[in-house]
Amino acid sequence: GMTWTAYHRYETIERYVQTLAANYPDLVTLTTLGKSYEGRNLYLLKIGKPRADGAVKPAVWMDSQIHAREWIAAATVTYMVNKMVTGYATDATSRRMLDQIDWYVLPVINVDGYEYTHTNQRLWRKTRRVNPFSQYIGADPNRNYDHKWMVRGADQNPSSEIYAGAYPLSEFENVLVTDAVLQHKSQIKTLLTFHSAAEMWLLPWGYDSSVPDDFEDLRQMGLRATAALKALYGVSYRVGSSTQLLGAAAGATDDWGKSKGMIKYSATVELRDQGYGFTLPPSQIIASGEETFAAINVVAQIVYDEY
Ligand code: 0X9
Ligand code: ZN
Repeated sequence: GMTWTAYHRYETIERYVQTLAANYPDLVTLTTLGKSYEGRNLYLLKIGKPRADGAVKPAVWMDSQIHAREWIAAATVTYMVNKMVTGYATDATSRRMLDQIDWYVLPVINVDGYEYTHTNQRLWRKTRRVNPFSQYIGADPNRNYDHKWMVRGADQNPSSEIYAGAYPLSEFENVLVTDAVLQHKSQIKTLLTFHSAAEMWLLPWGYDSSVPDDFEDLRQMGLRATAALKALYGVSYRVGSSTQLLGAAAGATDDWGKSKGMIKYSATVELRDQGYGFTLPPSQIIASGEETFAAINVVAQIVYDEY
């Protein structure tokens, strides 16, 4: 079964979200979004306590595991979900987070790639789509969104680790993400997409070095969230524009979320490295989960105060 002392196969995560929804029907709603290229189901959890008056609550979107090899992403996000839901009855923080906010959580986006990292190649990054007329498999789903697609830091050659796909939203998994976000866009005030392993809170824009007009608001959220994160075990995250901290890369989730004024607070959260890169030992999952939970608690407070 599910634990946070090991990394798990997709089947285990799947059974975990189904069990959680069955055990906490008043707090958790599970939706099947559709199927990956290889036919696996993608799931969206909505967690939160409905308000007594039925009013719409502000929501935070969290997704993870768009890059197959970044295992700490789904491990951390499921840890946080579990803490909020199972802590609701006993922990004041978890209770407030679910009373005040609705959380839309897509724990594994790149399910085919994720399975491939368990069965064949630990450091696989991309999807597993068979590219027509090419021997190379997959696209980088974090270059495949339809905002400034291919303008910088992406490649049109299928052999590349940052292959942007044949056209914007060519990947099944990206379509499922955009459909789900768009369906709830009036409610979603913050989008967090979890990666590893740069220990950074990255903000738009990622396609060039300009920043949005309200960049300072986004930066303040990042600074406050990462200060709370650091207070737990001393791990320091840098906060700033993706382009300025990592280099321009167009077609990523954060830019798409911020595009057309859709979601004000959009960020890529690059989780622990600690000298291990993508192969962070599973003994660090709980610490990553706890410190990142402290960060999203700050996010919840800011969103609740503002909306
Ligand atoms: O390059 C990426 O996709 C992300 N880094 S990773 O090492 N996890 O692959 C960073 C994406 C940052 N956002 C944008 N460039 N828009
Ligand atoms: Zn990544």
